[in-house]
Amino acid sequence: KPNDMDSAIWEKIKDHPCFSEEAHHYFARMHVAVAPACNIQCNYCNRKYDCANESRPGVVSEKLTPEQALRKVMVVANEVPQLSVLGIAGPGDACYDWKRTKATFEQVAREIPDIKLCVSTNGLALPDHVAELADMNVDHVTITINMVDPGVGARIYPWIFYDHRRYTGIEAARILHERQMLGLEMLTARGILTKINSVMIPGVNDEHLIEVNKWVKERGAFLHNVMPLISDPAHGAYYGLTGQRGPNAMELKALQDRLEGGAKLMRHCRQCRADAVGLLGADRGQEFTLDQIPGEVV
Ligand code: CLF
Ligand code: SF4
Repeated sequence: KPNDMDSAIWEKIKDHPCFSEEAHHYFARMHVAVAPACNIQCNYCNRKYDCANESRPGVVSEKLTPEQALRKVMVVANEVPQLSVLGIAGPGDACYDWKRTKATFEQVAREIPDIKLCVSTNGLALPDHVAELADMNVDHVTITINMVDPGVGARIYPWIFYDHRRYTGIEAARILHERQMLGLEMLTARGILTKINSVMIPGVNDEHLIEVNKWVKERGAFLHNVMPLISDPAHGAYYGLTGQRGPNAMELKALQDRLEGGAKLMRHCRQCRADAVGLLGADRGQEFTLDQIPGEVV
């Protein structure tokens, strides 16, 4: 344990492969793709594929019901001894598709009480569910925050669906921003560790992520993970209707270096699929598709 780290925090991160660089060599996570619905539109998202806020775009995960997810977790827990974390990272938004997320966590926690539960969200519906996340002992949440200025946000999010209606433009981005900050503050107040994912979009929010890093640090974020936009039309990722390139490795590293000294950076993210299984960077998801899992009742 690092000397300057609180032991309660250490307990939470020591076997979480994303929240601890060290842990990712020894511990595995699995995702179950139980949450297909989403309440916002990101310009870099093609709805046919996994949520690009947390995942490598251009990948279609097998959607599961909570019951199917439980069976899959039971099989993987037996076959992957390093498994320590169950995450829900789409393919849409886990907090918006809340019923399925909650049912999955409850069923899995009943069978495997010591597995850590982890969730990734765009933040819009997050404040509505923080109390339940705390009740379910979810200790790790990721919010994708790409801007703190609604003017920048309007170039990233064409619309959001909130409180029974659709909002567009600056107004949409302002609501999303306020909900993201509120959600982060609520998580921090409950001692839930929060990682912020930011998608770096050259010419749109690259410089602005320095400001984002300051805001999230002030509000208690535990880690900041700057991920490159992967914009390959062949893989289904696109940016609105116009071409938008992603950053190259040097540009990403230069930005990460400028962020040193702010909110602590995560640098070992592998932009996992919404159905990833195993150690980061060694995905075994294809070994555990539903047709390979016994007990399916058709
Ligand atoms: Fe999954 Fe995300 Fe939890 Fe990790 S992934 S929900 S925090 S258990 Fe990890 Fe994968 Fe990067 Fe995500 S390497 S994409 S940061
Ligand atoms: Fe797509 Fe994820 Fe954005 Fe929803 S939050 S629009 S699923 S990238």
